[in-house]
Amino acid sequence: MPEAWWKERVFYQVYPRSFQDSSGDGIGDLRGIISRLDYLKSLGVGAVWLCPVYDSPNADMGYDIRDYEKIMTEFGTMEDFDELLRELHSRDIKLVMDLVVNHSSDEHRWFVESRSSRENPYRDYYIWRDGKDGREPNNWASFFTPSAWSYDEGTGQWYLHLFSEKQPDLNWENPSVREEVYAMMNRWFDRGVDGFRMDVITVIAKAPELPDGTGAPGSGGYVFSPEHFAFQPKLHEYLREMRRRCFDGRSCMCVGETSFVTTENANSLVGDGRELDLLFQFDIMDMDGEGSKWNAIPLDVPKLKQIIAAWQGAIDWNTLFLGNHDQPRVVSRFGDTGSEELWKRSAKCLATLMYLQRGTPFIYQGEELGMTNAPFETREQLRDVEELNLLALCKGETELERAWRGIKAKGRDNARTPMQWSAGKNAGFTTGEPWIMLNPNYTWINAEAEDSDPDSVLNYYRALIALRNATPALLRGDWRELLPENKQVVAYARELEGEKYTVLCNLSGKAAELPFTLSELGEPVLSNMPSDPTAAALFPYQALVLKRS
Ligand code: ISL
Repeated sequence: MPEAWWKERVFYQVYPRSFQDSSGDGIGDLRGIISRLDYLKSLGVGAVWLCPVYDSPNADMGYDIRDYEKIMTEFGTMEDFDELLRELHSRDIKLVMDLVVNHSSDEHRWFVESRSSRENPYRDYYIWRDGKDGREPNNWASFFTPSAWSYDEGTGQWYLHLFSEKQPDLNWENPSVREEVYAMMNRWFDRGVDGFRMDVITVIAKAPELPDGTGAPGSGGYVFSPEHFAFQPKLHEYLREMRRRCFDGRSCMCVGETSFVTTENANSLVGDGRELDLLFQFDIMDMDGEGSKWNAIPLDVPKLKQIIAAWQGAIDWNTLFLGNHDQPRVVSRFGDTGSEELWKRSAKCLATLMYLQRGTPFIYQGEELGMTNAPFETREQLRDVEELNLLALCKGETELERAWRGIKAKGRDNARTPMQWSAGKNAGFTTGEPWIMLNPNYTWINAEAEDSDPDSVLNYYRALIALRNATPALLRGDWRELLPENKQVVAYARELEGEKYTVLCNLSGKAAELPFTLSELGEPVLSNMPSDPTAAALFPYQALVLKRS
């Protein structure tokens, strides 16, 4: 039986606002994406995850949807969307839409109705409660603001928002909400889309009584309380219902952004019940935060190895990624940007260690060029609601300095600067004024320059993807950890029906000794620098894939 298509293909995440502008308004759009599809094809990807393109007031850059069945005006029209879909399919590239149904925009028709009166039929589409002693109904903190509740003067009640106040949470307990969502998803499937990436899907069900959180209070005394909104029992009921109503009988896939998932509960989502096909877990993304996303401690290779081994052992099929639109740039975070040589070598090393594991790779736009964090200096340069809220809460210089350190290292705008196509005006992204600043290093980190350089990060990604696409053992083979005790080298074997590959990546800035010579493991099929088969060591950030002959 052929494997499910989402296991065999490499995904590429497009952040449309920053990918390619075709209209000159400084904002990327659908026709811009269409004009770059041959680039995606040349990279070897087989599926695109398209960040939200629905009508939105952009309080959270499209993750606040005002109309699930209309395209955001700046991005184009439904005709443009249909053309994008056709053009992708004609190149044998699947399209997976990003869908945000934990919450909508407060400008969505449902919420406008809902807040208009307590008797409105849409009132129960959202989570409204009376306050307690003139305060919020409970002590929950939100991801983006101190309190997860906002007061509505007009109707004298509070509504819940786990994200910004412009992102009210939908009430999944209400069967009408679920029916609306499933019908909408089915209309997108009928249009031809191949799947959904479901935003924060693990928080759609809340503990019915909405009890106070008991953890440590944060800003304003509010408590971040995932124990009452993540992985609630009803979650599984809803996901099974969604599976039945939307996915059964179609060859469409569902990947969940499964915040708070652990190796212990992951199989409740992707195991036999198959509520989701794939899940995004964030253990690697969280490992340098030490409790706060804004901290940035240096990469701990043994810890990274432990996370990789734990997840390879926990579920049959992982998603493989090191960044996305919510994370800083991969090479700035985990590699070495101190010199051009190490920047290039470490970018290639990180891709090798990640994308040849057992699972489905997800590459975030620009990562294949080795794009880096941007040198933001002023508040005016920032666009992300999370960063701006953080600055707004700062009292005094020390807090501001700490916040800026966090924003530079971990802020989401790092990943959202325009795609660097060329060394020309605005990096070839737009003829107008870009909506967010460009990273000035586009003059030398760009697709055009890298396309013609055989040693570029881009051409390495092409070779890596081609190797994976063509090699059954790297697609479907077992995964086995090697050198578990080594503190610098990530090493593993992939094996299928007697074919064996070894992946060796020195993820440190120092040479690493090996207990064998390279030639003992076979012939190199991919490497990021010349290697000596008689050596029993790896150079800093050296990556090597060997095939046993
Ligand atoms: O980005 C984060 C913190 O910096 C994450 O906690 C993030 O908020 C979380 O993973 C949920 O992300 C998703 O939903 C958000 C949206 O802002 C993100 O862009 C999206 O990926 C709310 O819809």
